[in-house]
Amino acid sequence: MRTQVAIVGAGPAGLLLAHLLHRAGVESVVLESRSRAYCEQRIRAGVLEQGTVDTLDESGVGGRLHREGLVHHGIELRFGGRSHRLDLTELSGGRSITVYGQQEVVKDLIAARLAYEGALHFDVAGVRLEGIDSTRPSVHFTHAGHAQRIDCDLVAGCDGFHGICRPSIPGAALTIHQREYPFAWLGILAEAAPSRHELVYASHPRGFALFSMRSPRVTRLYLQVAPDEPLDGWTDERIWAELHTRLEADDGWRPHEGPILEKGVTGMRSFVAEPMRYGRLFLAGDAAHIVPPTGAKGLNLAVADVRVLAAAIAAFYRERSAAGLDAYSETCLKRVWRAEHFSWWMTAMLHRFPGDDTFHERLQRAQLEYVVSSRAAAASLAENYVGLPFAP
Ligand code: RFL
Ligand code: PHB
Repeated sequence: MRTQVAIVGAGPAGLLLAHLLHRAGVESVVLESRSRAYCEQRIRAGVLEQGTVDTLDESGVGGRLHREGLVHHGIELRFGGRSHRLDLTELSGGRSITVYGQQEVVKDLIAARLAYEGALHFDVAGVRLEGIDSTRPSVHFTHAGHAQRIDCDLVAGCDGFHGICRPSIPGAALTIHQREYPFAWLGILAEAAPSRHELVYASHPRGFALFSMRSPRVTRLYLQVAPDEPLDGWTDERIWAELHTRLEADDGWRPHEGPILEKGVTGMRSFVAEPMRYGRLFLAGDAAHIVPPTGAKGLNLAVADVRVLAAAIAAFYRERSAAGLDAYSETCLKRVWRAEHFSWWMTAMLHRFPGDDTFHERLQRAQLEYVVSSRAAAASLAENYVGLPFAP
């Protein structure tokens, strides 16, 4: 096989890149190790920045997102038994977020890809890159038991944190920056109507809790737990009791309970690999960087990378200019580091750290009080949360 761009990974990054390239007249092949059903059902992110929504809209895949997505203009912070609403839209000069499951974005992008018969192969195995430091890279894999090879001009590594693209780069060519957090999130999806319109982030002496949602019938909730927390200790009753305790404030509000459809524990880390390029291989999304989910930035950063990469690749073919590709890593890393800081900051402000002393707890409280009482501090949170505008 021969194509212009070989894309490894059919998550949001790989699928959106294929779609934007198609619209720019650039041919690509997408290779995914999982099945289509698995990719379409994997429960992950839920908060789309304004710029992510605009990107999906501009590229013609925003129809269902607008019909089914929930537009939110604020979030709530709860601590010290009190609830405080931040009006994101007013604080950010008119921007908002949309709650729409990542797997719904993935379904919409797969449907768009298949509608124009773009190459998209699920269930591939043994993906291996060759010649990424030359002008003639190739990607090798097996599909339905047959060995295959794609010759291409460029490779896009969109295969997530545990993919093979980043490890294909010689260690000496990458600088890794990372931090592990001493806690994880236990997440549940419950068949229960959200009892509030907006997301609630709670900092409680027993740990962080988050109330979110997926639809008018499905609530998504998270609890801070130990990093190696075994799920079997968490019966449904215990989960609900802990959620009620941590989310409780003086207004009597509590989430509606309902059958738990899914339960999982996710570790928390910050990670950046620099640069996001090696020769003809370009990393995008989680393959290059990870943020803890507290700032709801991971999926949005993947979309931001892909916007830059698609434009650079289009210029590479149309204008025979490598300037955009040469600037790719530096351009993306500016936004990546802003989001890394914001995600680390939200995480540090809202979670209990094992071994916290009272000094640290008082600092956290002072920061929370500042965010809900100073317009400047609230506006800073809001502009990061709804997403900074893209560079022109
Ligand atoms: P993905 O989605 O991991 O997709 C990578 C794809 O590559 C495939 N793959 C391979 N394919 C071929 N060969 C190989 N060797 C391969 N190895 C892997 C994988 O099967 C997969 O299909 O990465 P991408 O596209 O960069 O997208 C990133 C996002 O998925 C991620 O950042 C977000 O989910 C993070 N995240 C959140 N982000 C937000 O913006 N807002 C949120 O509210 C939010 N909440 C979350 C989150 C992530 C969470 N978890 C589970 C990590 C909440 C949670 C709990
Ligand atoms: C989610 O709905 O899954 C979600 C929302 C906000 C976050 C993280 C996850 O910060």
